[in-house]
Amino acid sequence: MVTRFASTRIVLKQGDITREKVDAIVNAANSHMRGGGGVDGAIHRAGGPAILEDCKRVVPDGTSLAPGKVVMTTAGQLPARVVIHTVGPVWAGGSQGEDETLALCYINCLHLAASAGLKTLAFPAISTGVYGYPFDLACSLALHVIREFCRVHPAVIEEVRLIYFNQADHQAAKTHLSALNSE
Ligand code: AR6
Repeated sequence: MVTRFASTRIVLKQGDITREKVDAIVNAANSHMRGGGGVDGAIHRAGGPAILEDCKRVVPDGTSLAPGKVVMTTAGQLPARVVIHTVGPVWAGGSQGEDETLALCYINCLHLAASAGLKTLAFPAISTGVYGYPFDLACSLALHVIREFCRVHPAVIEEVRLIYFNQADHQAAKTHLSALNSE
């Protein structure tokens, strides 16, 4: 499914984000930034050891990346040019600021990409796997935040791809986007 938020092209698709040929793919990392499971594991496996080496440089041993924050590394052997790593919130019922933190993940990724002159960006559904954020809440929030960024900063990012690993998530996301477009 393809639409536009202001002048930015929005593409929803099912797939493996490691295969996306964009300026930046986003990783749903953890605070240690030493790899993990889910999309994080897939990115490190497909990109090779150069990504971990760069993670150690940007988040040295003894430090950590707080939820909502972002850092950029090489994409190693991936088709993307760089990886933007962010740490999503762990779902704890919704009263622990999870929505603000998840919104920050998206906003900070978009701002970092914009400031680096990156034009095309692909996101996974941050926090909706191991971190347990209910998919529909996370998906709707992500779409609202991205739309607002594109409205306030037109012509900065050319294309945002939202990559869903499974078909059910992709279908649900299309329903959310249709609802948003008819608001
Ligand atoms: N491409 C696109 N999406 C994917 C892929 C892929 N290759 N693999 C999984 N997903 P998760 P989180 C989807 O668990 O919830 C890691 O261990 C998946 O279906 O990867 O933010 C980190 O190191 C789900 O919809 O990230 C952290 O410790 C979405 O990506 C922790 O998990 C996010 O699921 C982060 O948990």
